[in-house]
Amino acid sequence: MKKILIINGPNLNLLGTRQPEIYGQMTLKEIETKLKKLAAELKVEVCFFQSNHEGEIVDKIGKSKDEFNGIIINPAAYTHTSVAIRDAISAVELPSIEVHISNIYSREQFRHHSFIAPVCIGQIAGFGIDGYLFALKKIADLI
Ligand code: CA2
Repeated sequence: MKKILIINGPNLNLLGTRQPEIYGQMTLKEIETKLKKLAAELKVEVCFFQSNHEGEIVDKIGKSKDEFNGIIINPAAYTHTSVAIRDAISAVELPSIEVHISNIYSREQFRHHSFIAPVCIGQIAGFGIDGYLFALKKIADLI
């Protein structure tokens, strides 16, 4: 069975506990449960990884080539700062999709630039947690 790695970056472990007006009410666990259900329907396997540490995310991507067929990543704040995560995705050569819960283009200027998007197939932003579900459907189609 094809395996997809779903990575969530810094502070996304706080989903559902603060700032619901921006990020919604759902916890990361609840999002993962929805993704698992969809994965079963799509006949793919999903594996979840959340970290608040850039180097851990880089390591996880670096080790993913042999185990996974695709990556869905919400790099959170590292979207706007991390050349290291971009280089890791570029080097691993797995089809990757970037997801953002909020519309990063309607927020502060510093959120308008993504270091990650150019090394991904595409970026989904502004559709809340549905963005993860759409990304899973697309990547399951592609791999
Ligand atoms: O919209 C997104 O998904 C973001 O990746 C979320 C990041 C932000 O830095 C990006 O610009 C856009 C922030 C994640 C923080 O998540 C929290 C969730 C609940 C409470 C506090 C933070």
